[in-house]
Amino acid sequence: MPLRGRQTFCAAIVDSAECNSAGQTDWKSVFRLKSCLNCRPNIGDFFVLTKTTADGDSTTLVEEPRKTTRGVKPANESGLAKTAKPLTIFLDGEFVPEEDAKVSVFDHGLLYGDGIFEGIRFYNGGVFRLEEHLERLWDSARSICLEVPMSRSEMTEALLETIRKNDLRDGYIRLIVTRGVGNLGLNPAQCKRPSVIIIATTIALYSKEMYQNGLTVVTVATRRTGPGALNPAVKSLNYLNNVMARIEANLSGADEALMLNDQGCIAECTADNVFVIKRGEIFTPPITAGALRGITRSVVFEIAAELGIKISETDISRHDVFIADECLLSGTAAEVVPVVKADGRVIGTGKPGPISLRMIARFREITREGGTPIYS
Ligand code: PXG
Repeated sequence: MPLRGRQTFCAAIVDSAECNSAGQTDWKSVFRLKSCLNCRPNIGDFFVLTKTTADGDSTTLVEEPRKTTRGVKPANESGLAKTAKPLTIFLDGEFVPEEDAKVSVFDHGLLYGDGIFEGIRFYNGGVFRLEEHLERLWDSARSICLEVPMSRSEMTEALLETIRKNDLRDGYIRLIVTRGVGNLGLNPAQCKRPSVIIIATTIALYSKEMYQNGLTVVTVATRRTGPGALNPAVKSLNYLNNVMARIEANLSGADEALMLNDQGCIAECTADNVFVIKRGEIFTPPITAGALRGITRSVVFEIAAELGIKISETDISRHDVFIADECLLSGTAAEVVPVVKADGRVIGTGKPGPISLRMIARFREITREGGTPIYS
């Protein structure tokens, strides 16, 4: 269906073909676009159709009928890339095609953001740090008085089977537990059964160039919620605060947002933990500053120990970022990615520094070793 109204997002051309040569349509050419996941996180693929009319060339942007975050398979000899097959989703104990994976409009996950989630990666046929993710999910559930309607081992099996059903070896899992269906009042006592959703797909948050050249960040006005409000340790479905921060970053043309806590210290980015490197030592905000106890963050600690680099949790201000030699972000989706500019100031040399590069290289190695096996 053609896109309606004015929408702005960035996209890359992944393939193109001349239509008339095939003689199938009156369209002149077709470009296949992949939208930037940061701008259009739920929508991946578009066609741009161009045809020559009496008034000149006209262009229509057509959205693919299936909305998906998945990539486009490489182009084959016949021209346009083929879209990957529809996903199979785990939904409340059943495996369903993505077009049938629907939840009620009365689910409190939708009505109030009442629920929890995890983003998990798998590499080379193994799920990375699965136990840690499940532990955090169960901790989040406990904190918001939500009973996960499955055991940890049932969840593990459901997760692995979802990956298998989608024939994936490398990718990303979104695991969601919503409060379930209730009425239009926010009282969760109305919700009798939480819903469990597992999506296994592929993901590429940042381009190869961004890993090589580094990201830019800006400090945003939206503060990380303090522990007296929704404790930032809970990975809840209520991410509007972080979404607001992300919008601010988008509006200022930066790749990510640095979020401060109410004391003005850096807490983290919108979905990543932050590290600064100064004189050979690594520093990161403590959990008490509003940082999520990131699982990738804990891998950064392990790698630092292995490489003999001192790492400590300490309050970090914007000043510390400006004068840092290097800066890094970590997160499941982002992995470990360098930052080279903050609030317009060049960090260090303006290029990813030696410790960042060693950290990224070792992180890549670790992700490919072990993990919970999917196919054995
Ligand atoms: N901080 C916040 C606020 C997060 O939500 C991290 C740090 C990094 O934690 P891990 O455990 O992933 O190293 C997160 C990660 C996504 C996605 O698309 C992930 C998060 C939030 C929103 C989206 O993977 N959480």
